[in-house]
Amino acid sequence: MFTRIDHIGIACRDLDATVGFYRATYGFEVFHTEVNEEQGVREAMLRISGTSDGGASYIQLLEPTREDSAVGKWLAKNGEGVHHIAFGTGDVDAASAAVRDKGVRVLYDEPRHGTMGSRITFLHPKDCHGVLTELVTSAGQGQGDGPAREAGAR
Ligand code: CMX
Ligand code: CO
Repeated sequence: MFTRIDHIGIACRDLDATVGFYRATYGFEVFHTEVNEEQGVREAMLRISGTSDGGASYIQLLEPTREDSAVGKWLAKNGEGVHHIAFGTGDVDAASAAVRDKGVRVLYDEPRHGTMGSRITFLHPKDCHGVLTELVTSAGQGQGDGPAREAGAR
């Protein structure tokens, strides 16, 4: 069902400072930045490696744009740290349906807009042993699109 870890989502208070840490400490460069108002986040994607399915793995750094967002609430309660994991799939609709059939709460009826034109949904952390879990189909990686291609990849 899943082909890779698409990203690890990390909640931070200061996106620029956190990007600076990842750059100075590990040499990671920012691959993409975006504000997603629906999710209430300003984010930076740091690309770790390409994978054989044509996708890649990322660190997703997330700064809340408002206190009542998912990340804002989580930060207030827990402080900075790992917020969620995201699995990559070629078909987020089918993966959501399959997981829902197993009794796991899928948070959205239909996948929503994610970073770099991807389509995303989330599984409730209480049904996943405490881990907020995101399912991602990258742009251009949907069913019938032929070989997987990562948006923005050269
Ligand atoms: N990981 C693990 N547990 C979490 C969690 C997380 N990230 N966020 C909340 N929880 C737990 C809380 O600790 C709480 O548990 P207790 O009742 O035992 O204290 C419970 O879930 C309810 O938490 P809450 O603070 O009351 O928050 P809500 O129920 O309002 O929201 C959730 C929780 C998962 C429904 C919400 O965070 C959500 O809709 N998340 C999906 C969207 C999202 O996270 N967007 C940001 C990332 C965007 C991106 O990746 O692109
Ligand atoms: Co994410």
